Amino acid sequence: MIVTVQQHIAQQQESLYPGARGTFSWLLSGITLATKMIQARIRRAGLLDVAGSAGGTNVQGETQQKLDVYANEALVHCLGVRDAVAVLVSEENEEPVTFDRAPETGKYVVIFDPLDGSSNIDVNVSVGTIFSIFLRPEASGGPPHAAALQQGSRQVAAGYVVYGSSTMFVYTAGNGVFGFTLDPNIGAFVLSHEHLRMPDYGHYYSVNEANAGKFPAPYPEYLAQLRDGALGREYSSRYIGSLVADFHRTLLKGGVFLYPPTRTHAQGKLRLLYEANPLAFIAEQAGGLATDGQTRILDLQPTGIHQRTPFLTGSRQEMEAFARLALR
Ligand code: AHM
Ligand code: MG
Repeated sequence: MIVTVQQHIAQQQESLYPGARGTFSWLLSGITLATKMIQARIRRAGLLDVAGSAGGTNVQGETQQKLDVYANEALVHCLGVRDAVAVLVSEENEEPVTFDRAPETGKYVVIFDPLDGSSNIDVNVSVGTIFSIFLRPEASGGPPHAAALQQGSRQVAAGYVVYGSSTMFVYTAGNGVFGFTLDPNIGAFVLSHEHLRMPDYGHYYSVNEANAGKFPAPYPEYLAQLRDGALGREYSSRYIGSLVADFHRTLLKGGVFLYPPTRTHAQGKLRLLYEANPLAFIAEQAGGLATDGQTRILDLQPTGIHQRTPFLTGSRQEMEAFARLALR
């Protein structure tokens, strides 16, 4: 018996919110549809590039677009036609995109990174899409920024799609983490990973070590501990440079991913609203942890839609070892 993501979300909604009218599953179907469109494009990336070099149009005569622009447009379109969506925030758009919806229908704010790690596209390495969903605050006739600047702990759902050796959709609606693998023969995301749990510890750490000379305390000492076996086990390093793919491995295998602040970038590189928040929600739902080095990511109060944050996430044991160093 296969369970598709649509069936699963509908069942979850019925058991969590009996009598709910399917608005939320309709909203999520906008994301799954857009990500299927994106993955179809990604799978042909090399072919489209060839066509693009011959005059900027592909074989169908469509204007060639960079994949990250295409991914953004697919999400804005697929979500924008659903009247549950009031505000969209995207890495690709300077300002929020708003829709004139009655407050009783336009209940949701959706925040996303349409194509994370897109510099990896050219070399055929995994990339991803990340999303985060909030309810629009009650009194929100106000500016759309305010609706988007909510603490991560208020997310009603979050997830990502990793376009890897297979395409996987992973999400949480606050009741555990579920993974679905796209079956290309039927075009549906099929439940493949039920109640994902992050192992209590792992054997990988994941960081851009080229920046190590610029990390503040206690990061160098922490990395030395991991390398020296001070946590009681051997570590190997893995760093893809696509956050979704690095996170996905950390979720399944355990260990730790970190993008610390550097001397030149005090807030690191990653973005709070559409990278750290959704992945932190998933990490916690799977039994892991996520902080900015001091504070739980989900407790941070955002002040700007594109703000950056240092980001550490992973298994409980590795995260607690870091916290012990940070507390000294
Ligand atoms: P992007 O949003 O421009 O793709 O940048 C985010 C990406 C993440 O996927 C990844 O974790 C990080 O940048 C890698 O950065 P670096 O090359 O500095 O290690
Ligand atoms: Mg990104």
